[in-house]
Amino acid sequence: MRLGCILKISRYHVFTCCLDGQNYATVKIETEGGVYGLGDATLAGRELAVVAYLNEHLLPTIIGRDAFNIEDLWQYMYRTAYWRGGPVSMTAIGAVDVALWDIKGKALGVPVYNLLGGQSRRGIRAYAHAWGKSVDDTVQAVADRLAEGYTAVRFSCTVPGLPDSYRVLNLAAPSSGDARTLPPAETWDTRRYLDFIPKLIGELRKELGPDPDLLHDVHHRLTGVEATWLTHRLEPFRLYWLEDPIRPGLADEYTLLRQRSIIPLAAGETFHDMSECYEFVARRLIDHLRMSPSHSGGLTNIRKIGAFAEIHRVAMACHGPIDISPVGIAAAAHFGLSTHNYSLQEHVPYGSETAAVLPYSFNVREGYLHPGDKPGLGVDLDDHLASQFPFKASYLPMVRTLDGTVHDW
Ligand code: KDG
Ligand code: MG
Repeated sequence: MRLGCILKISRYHVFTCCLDGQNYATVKIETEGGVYGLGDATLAGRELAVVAYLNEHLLPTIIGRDAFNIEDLWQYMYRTAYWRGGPVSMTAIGAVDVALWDIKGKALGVPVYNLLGGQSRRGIRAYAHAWGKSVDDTVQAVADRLAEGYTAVRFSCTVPGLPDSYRVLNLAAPSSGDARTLPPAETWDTRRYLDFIPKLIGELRKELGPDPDLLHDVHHRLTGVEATWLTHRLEPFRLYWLEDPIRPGLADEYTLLRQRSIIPLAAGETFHDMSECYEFVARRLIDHLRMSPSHSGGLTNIRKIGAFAEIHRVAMACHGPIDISPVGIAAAAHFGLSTHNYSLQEHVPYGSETAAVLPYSFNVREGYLHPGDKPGLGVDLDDHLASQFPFKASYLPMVRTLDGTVHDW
C-alpha cells in the first residue's frame, strides 16, 4: 500500500554563478506547498556536465513525485540508470538528494541534523588551511590559524626550486573566460618535494611545539614506494593525517604503505560510491574517509557509507574545500554533527559575494563548526543576485614535471 503524496515536487531550476572567483552550481527544487530545498551541484572544472545531467536526465523525471520519499527517489535516480556512478551523475544525484533533505527539514520545522539522529557532539572540530611561499611564511600562516582558534591546520608550501608548484589557493580562478583555453600548468618534481616536506614539518614543530594537530595533503602525487619513503621521515613529527599520498584507486599501493608506516592516512575525496571506498574501509587501509555528500550521492548515500565506516573503525572527515558551495558544507555539517564516527571537518572561509548570494547559518567558533538550528540546511539562495555573477569557464591547474610530462593532479 502506498500512502498519499505529502509534498509534490512542482518545479526546479539550476543556477550557475561565479562568486569570489569560484564557480558554483546550485539546484533549487520547489514543492506545491511552496517549500523549496537547495542542493550543491558544483564539480570543479566540470560544473556544466552536472548541470546538463540534472536538466536533461534527472530533474524532469521527478516532477510530480513526493519530496518526502527520499530513499525511493534516491534508489530511482541511482539504480535505474544503466550507466551508473561516476563523478558527474553522483554529484547530480547528491544535489537532488540534499535538496530533498532540506525540504523535509523545512516542512517539519527541524534542522536536518535532527532528521539524521540528532546532535552527537556540541560542534564538529574543524581544520583550517595555511599556505606559504617559504618556510617562514608557512610557519606564520599556521600560527595565524591557531590564533584564530583552530586546533588543527593543514599546511602547504611552495617547494623551493619550483616557484609555481603547489599553488593550492584560488584553485579554479577563472583565467581567460574562454572555455578553449587550456588549464594553467604547475611544475612538479617529486624529488624536490620529498626532500622538502620533512624539513618543513620539522620547522613547524620547532616553532609551534608539539600541541597543534598538523595535516598535510599530497594531492595524489606519489607512488606507493615514494609515499612510504616520505612517511618514514614524517613519523617523528606526529602528523594528524597524511592525505591522498597516492592516487586512490590503487588499493595495492595503499596496502604497501599501510604495512610499512604508522602515519594516519586520509583519502577518498574523489570517490563517489560505496564500491570505490569498500576495499579501503573494509581492509582498513585508511583512518579517515574524505567522501562528501556533494560528490557522493548526497546525505542518503553518505549516511550509509558512514555507518559502514563506523563498523570498521574508520572516521568520516568530509571534503570541504572552497569549490564545494555553502550548501554542500552545510550538508556535511549536519552529517558531521549527527555522526558518531566523525573526526574533522575541513573549513575554508567564504568571501562576501558567496555570503550574499548563498547566505548560510553555519558558523565556526573556537575551531568548531556548527550548522545552526534553522529548519532544513540553514542556507538560502538569492536567485536575483546570483544572476549578477555569471558563471565563467575555468579549470583547475594541470601538473607537468620538469621535462614537460603531464603528471597526476
Ligand atoms: O577541486 C579540487 C579541490 O577540491 C581539491 O584540491 C581540494 O584536495 C583538496 C582538499 O583536500 O580540500
Ligand atoms: Mg585533499
